[in-house]
Amino acid sequence: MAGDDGAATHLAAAPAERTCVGFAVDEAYALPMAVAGRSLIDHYAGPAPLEIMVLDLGITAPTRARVLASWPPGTRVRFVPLPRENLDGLPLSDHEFVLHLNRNVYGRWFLPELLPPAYRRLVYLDADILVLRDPSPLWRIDLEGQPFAAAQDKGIPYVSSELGVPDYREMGLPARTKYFNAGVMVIDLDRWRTARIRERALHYARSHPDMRFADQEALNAVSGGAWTEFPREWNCPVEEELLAAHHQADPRIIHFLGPDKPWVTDVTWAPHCQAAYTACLRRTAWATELPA
Ligand SMILES: [Mn+2]
Repeated sequence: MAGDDGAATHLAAAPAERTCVGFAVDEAYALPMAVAGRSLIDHYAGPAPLEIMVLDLGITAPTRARVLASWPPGTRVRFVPLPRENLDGLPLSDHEFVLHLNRNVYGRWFLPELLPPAYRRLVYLDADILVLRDPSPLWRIDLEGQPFAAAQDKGIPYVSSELGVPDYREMGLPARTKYFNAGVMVIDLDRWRTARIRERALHYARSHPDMRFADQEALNAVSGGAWTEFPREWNCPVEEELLAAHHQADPRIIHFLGPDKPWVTDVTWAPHCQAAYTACLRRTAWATELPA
């Protein structure tokens, strides 16, 4: 069916797609971003060059240089500063599950509007992830007309779950509306802007000072299930239960969500995840801080 004409038409319909990935970090998260970025670059096998966009929430010049030194020469990187005032007044929970979050988690909301119109799609990554296999299929996922794709959250599967969206009934959402984890998102930039997701999430956050899961709760609340689900292999939580089934799961991207971070202390209950992390950390400019 796909003869030469078909191939030519297909190419004409998708001119020069840019392969852009976004992070949003402050000084404290520069190290994990360097590792996450290194794992991404090492495994990326797509046709177009990767372009890395860093929403800079206060990275010092020496640390910025260290990030760049962690990635191969010639890697396309842009640091775009976001003044911290944009995040002033946004609520943070004192719930025990989310004490490790700080206000910078809201930075990701601003990324889609900082990219020039030539970019159609952005893959957003948390800094606490590690890419284990080629991520390039993420730029080809069918978004089915939705503004973004994500994985259903394992710990918070529905808006009606504990730590979900407390107001879901008032917002007109069915109890079984799926709730996503915001650590890996494939964003259609036009649709995200048209749906005014940042504005609506900001409004939700400012009107819910007691919200429990910061940026992720707000995004789930305003999206109301209008997102496309991708398999959890793209955002696989490093959790004990999951690790028992690790060999079946074969994740492409693992996510060190929760308070145990592999660059802070050894994640002893997930030794193979920790080992993969440390091996990648050795390939960055922070390798010198590791014991031999
Ligand atoms: Mn995370």
